[in-house]
Amino acid sequence: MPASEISSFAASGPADTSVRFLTRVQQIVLEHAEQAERRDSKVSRWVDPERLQKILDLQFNDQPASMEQLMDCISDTLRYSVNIAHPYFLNQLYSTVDRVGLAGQWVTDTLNASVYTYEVAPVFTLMEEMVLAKMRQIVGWSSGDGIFSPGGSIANGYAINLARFHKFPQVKSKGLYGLPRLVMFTSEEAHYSIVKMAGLEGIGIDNVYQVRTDSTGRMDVGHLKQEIQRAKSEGGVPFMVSATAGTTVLGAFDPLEDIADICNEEKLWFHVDAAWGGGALMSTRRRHLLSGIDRADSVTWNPHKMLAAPQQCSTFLTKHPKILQECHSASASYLFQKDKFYDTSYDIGDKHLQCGRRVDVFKFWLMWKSKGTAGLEEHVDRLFDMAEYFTDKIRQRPGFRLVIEKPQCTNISFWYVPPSLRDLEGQPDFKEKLNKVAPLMKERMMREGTMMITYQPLKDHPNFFRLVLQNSSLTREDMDHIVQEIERLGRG
Ligand code: ABU
Repeated sequence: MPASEISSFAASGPADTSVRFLTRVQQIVLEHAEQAERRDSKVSRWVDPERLQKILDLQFNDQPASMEQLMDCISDTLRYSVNIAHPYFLNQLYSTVDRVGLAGQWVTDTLNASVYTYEVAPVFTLMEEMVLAKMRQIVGWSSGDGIFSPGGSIANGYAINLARFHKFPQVKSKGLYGLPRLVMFTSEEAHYSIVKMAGLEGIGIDNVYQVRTDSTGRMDVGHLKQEIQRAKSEGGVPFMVSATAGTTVLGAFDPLEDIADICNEEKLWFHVDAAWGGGALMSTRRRHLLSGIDRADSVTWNPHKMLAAPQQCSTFLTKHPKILQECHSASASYLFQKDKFYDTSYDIGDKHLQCGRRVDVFKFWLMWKSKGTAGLEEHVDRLFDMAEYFTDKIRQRPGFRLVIEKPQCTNISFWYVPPSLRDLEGQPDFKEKLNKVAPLMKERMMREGTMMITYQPLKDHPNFFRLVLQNSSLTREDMDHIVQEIERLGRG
């Protein structure tokens, strides 16, 4: 049976073939999902790229593939992809595959909607506006606006664009011509998207002044003040500070109240990149980490990170109700006709930079419905509790050294000093030797597929591990197992 016959459910097509195909796919996917979370399954099945190229049937043929060939393609894709649902995938700022969220994605993809006008996406339009309003309320604003954005980097880019527009509204029509040299500020541990977006948007990466951080990774506000004065003395025009709530590596929360005071005095747009740490706002016990966020002009908050919604689910929120529309509207007359028969304020697409836009709200809305707000709070609290348990545990184990004594978020950064190096601590080449440990252990864990934890250097620190917790099904026994596994991988 050529697979080309399965492309449609239309009455003219062989609908029974389509149903048979989707039923088989569903079966394979469900089998995969069932074993994916089992602790005795592999996190990844490492194959070198050259070999994987040969295993996978990547090339297209002139003739259609058969249904069996397509089933093989799907099976291979599942088999050789990384198993993010596995409890020991601790590598990145996203993990787990929430079952309700997954169901949400299925529904979304079945509908194949694009969210720009109410007429083509009535349910998702209302859902987006409701979820964004609820998130703004949690941030601490009574009004404002927001969007679902294709990732936190782009959301940070929205912030830069709005901050500039707020100060110089003529930029929309006249462009950069005639603007002074604008300067923005962020910490040296902020996400790299800030610099990248500043380059893209014509601010220039040299005009992103990188403020020093303290030993825990928080922005040094004394240095921020100095840098603002430096920019002015050089003839630059400061326009924005981008603080971070939950830095990518150390999970540091910048002192938002102090930064808000400075922004207020200097009349600067105050953005908070809470892509990672925003989830802590859901917890009564942890939201103090973001104290002052309600004073921000804009916030990036990615539910696919700490709240563990399936990828991708990123939001950009602002307390200014009309600015997204004013800054981005292009009023395409073939899409956003003002003489439609319904209230066209529900045609929300014009405030976005994208035109066609996939639905990212539904999976998150469905998860939130299923857990309730209390369930999301419980999820976040559990992550922080497990992070504390893990941190306490490694404090007591020989060979483990914390990068910061008291991690603020649920990323825990540490070195593992294998027994063979322990007597060398303090010697001149110790750092160089330690720098090689994490990459070697990472290779071992990838080749065995037992676990995934990332590593990186930072400033003058040699390579260290960063374990990230977003999976609230992890238990104390899992934490004990992870510690033992690190010790096992570090032997030899
Ligand atoms: N958005 C950045 C996340 C990268 C990471 O997971 O480490």
